[in-house]
Amino acid sequence: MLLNINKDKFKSDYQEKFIEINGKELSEGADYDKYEALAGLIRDYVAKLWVASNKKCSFSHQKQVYYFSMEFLLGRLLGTTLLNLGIRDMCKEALSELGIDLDKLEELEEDQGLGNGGLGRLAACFLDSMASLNIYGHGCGIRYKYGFFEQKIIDGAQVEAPDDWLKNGNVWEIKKPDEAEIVKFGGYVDMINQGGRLVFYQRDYEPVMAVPYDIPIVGYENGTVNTLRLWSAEPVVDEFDFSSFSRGEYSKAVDYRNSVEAISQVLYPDDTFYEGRKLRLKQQYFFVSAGIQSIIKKFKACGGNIKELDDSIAVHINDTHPALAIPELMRILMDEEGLGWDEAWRITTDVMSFTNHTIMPEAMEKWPVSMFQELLPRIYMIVNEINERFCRQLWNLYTGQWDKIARMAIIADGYVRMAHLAVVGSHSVNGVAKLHTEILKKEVMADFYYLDPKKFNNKTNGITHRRWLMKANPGLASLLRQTIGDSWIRHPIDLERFERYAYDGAVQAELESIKKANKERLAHYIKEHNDITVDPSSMFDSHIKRIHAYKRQTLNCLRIMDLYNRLLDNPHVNIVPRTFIFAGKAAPGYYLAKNIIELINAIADKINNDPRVNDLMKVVFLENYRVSLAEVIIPASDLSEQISTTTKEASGTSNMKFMMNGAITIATLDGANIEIRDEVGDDNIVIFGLTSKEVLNYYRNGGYSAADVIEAAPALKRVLDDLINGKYSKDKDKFRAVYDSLTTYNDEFFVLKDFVPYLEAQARVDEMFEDRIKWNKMAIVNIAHSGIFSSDRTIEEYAVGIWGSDYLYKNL
Ligand code: 26V
Repeated sequence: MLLNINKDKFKSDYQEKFIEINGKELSEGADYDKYEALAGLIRDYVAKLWVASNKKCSFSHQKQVYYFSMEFLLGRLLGTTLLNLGIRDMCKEALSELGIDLDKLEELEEDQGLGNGGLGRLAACFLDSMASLNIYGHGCGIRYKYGFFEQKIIDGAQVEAPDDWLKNGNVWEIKKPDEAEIVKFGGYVDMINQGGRLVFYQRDYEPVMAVPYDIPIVGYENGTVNTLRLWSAEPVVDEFDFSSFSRGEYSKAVDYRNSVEAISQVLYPDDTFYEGRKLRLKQQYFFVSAGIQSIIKKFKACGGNIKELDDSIAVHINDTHPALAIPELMRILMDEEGLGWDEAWRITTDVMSFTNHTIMPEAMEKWPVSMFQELLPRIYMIVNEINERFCRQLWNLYTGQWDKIARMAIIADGYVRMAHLAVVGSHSVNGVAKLHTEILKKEVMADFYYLDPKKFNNKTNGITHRRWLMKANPGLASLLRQTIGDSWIRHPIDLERFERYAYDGAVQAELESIKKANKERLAHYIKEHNDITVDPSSMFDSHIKRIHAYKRQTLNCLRIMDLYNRLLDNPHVNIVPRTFIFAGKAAPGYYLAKNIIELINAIADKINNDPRVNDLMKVVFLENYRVSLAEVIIPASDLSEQISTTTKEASGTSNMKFMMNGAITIATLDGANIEIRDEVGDDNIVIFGLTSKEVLNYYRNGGYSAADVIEAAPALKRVLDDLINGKYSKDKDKFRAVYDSLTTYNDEFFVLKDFVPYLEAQARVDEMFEDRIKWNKMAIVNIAHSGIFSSDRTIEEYAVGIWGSDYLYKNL
């Protein structure tokens, strides 16, 4: 054990901590007091390891990795921290001897929800894996005062409420005011000739103080504690001293404070449509500048030679959002460290690497030049120079090909294109699943790929099996221990050994009873939150993710509506009873997505209250989807819906979480679904729908007609009519947005084309589910092949293939 703590010591520490924090006896405390005391105590334990780990890290020659991301969707930290410290079982027992239920206390922790979805959760899984693999890998982001909004469903529609996650404080963070950095916005740049060298000074700028809050990231039973550093914006008090009040500048001082505090006030809750908002650009430069400055400061304090920065430091850019790290590092190397352009550029591109997470054109970031230049005058000069040099290089290669050069330029048509900046300024560009990387190479970034093919590589996403299996599904983790031992905990690929039990009757029975218990827990949650009674022996069929047209929740809706029609037509039709579970948030300004939520709830309302079908189908929309809710739904699911329009889902990561928990996947050949299919084989997954070739062909050459598809499928025509004939709402126009997107606007995401194949695939699922031996075999094969989707594998690939960061875990 890393911490020298036994049960008795823990008990006495805990009682002491309780009194210290609450000023009363444990017996008089409320549950939340007990939670706070526990989290506080664990934080103290972690702090000791953290100091030791930081010391080791400062004096080691191992490369330091900094993962820059606008989003880190950590969820709760108490349970996973206890697990990684290796003391969870001991604490559970000790607390239970004190009459306290650890699971119950863990439920009281607020989710740390500083992310929109997949991209932010991936960053969190990566932090866990980096620490667990002994990589000195730290996170850098923004400490948003308000996280991703809280979703309420009122009269079937989404209503957003602020996520005031800091209202009770945050035990996991430590504020470090002495490590604050100043970030400069606006003003002018003076160029001064100093002995033949041009020197740049920014003046009359608005200064913002970036104050870091550090969160410890504990590795799995290895003593490593890395840091997630989140920056908060505060006014620089000196700049507006008290004399300004007497000069009547009070309101100016207030304006300044407000404009500064706005920077880290709120996470943009939209991962679908890019809007050129100045505040978002400010957020990006704010955390990137603070982060790079603090890295350089620390590097120099440890005696580093700036010309060898790239030997010691790797900075990873999570999507284009932190791409300003590139010109910011250039600025520091040239303006503050005095390096020339070429040397600064070599170091910068060596340090930087970049991951793309979406091919959706509407999510691509580009900033109006005028806004960019006004807000970041010096950074603009540098980006402009990067662009000019790059275009010159293109001109030499592709002389006369103006179109191509304009297509590839970083600045064009009055915009700064962040993806181009990120590609040009990094030594590595990766996609997040094989298909996605191929589409990047051959379609979206083809020009850049042909220019420099070596730069491009794939790193298929992964998920941390510590949170998503060990923590979320202790029953399954224990079955795995009993059957194949515990080597899979450090080497998740060893889960393959579980395949030997595919047809073992006793293991199948045990697996089924674990699933049943998880389903009962979810059924209880559903009863409590939605007041709907669901049958745990029905198939739990889950579709949980952001609500977006390309993720095709509508396809799922249409088939549920079709099933309802068929049951009403013929009550004796042979189907497996199902509970259809949905959860997910819509971007507040995304009308269609919100309309889809209303549709799901209307369908639920209708079906759940129809006694003719009630024992065969139930529909549930669980509000406020978040990490901690996913941890309850996923282990309780039989079927995982991964039905995006092929080519559109870069990877998906819930698909991996579901398979690791023994759910069977119904999927299109999109994102990582393809790799899941390759791992488990066609017999253990249900695939349907258009191929990427077919979809790309439609996009390139047209020829898709929604009307023709409807014409050919009467059942489809009927459910489409049901959307607007008053069946699901008295207001016949209520679902007009959904209806029009599928018909009038010619069904951009080919929902209708995949409808019949989807129904056929679902019929196959029914058949398989009824054969319990077959179904359990499939579940076992899925679990056994999920190890490759551990983020430990992904991080090893990043470490070796991109960051050049050694790690020690093999020597443990
Ligand atoms: C994009 C934008 C653009 C508009 C402004 C706000 C904003 C915020 C976030 C994003 C990122 C969207 C990209 C994203 O989340 N992609 C998801 O990344 C997952 C991890 O790689 C992947 O599994 C999902 O398939 C992919 O959709």
